[in-house]
Amino acid sequence: MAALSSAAVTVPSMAPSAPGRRRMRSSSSLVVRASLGKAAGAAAVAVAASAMLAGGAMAQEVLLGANGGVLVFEPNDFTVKSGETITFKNNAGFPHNVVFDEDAVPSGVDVSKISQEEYLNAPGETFSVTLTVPGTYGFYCEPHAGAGMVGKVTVN
Ligand SMILES: [Cu+2]
Repeated sequence: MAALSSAAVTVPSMAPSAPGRRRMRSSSSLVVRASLGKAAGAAAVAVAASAMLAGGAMAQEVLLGANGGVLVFEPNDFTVKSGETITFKNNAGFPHNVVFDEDAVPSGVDVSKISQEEYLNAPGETFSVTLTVPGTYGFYCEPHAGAGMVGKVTVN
């Protein structure tokens, strides 16, 4: 029993899960301090995680051009929630653009309002769009559609 409580106090990683044990030793101020620090860190992580969930801050990133230089959207077939931000990011082989196919979007959607016809020329340049009408959307990059730079997103 003595060996057990001694281990609990001297191993920092066990402190948060056994806060009561610090009273079992008289010289435990260092352990208490370490324990408080860990607790604060854990609280900060929990807040960040719940903020992401509550704020709908989920986001889908799509690379324009794969890392190896292949002219594709990466990923080229994915699913997002309605209202989730999709960010297209210039990665390789630019200029690129992102044009939604008026024949491949849910009825009533105005592709001119969700497309980025102007070319993205700079490295890392981004274009973000939020789709709110559920359904399937086809899109392509005008300069590279013939090379296979086409994609599809499903909005739930
Ligand atoms: Cu392209």
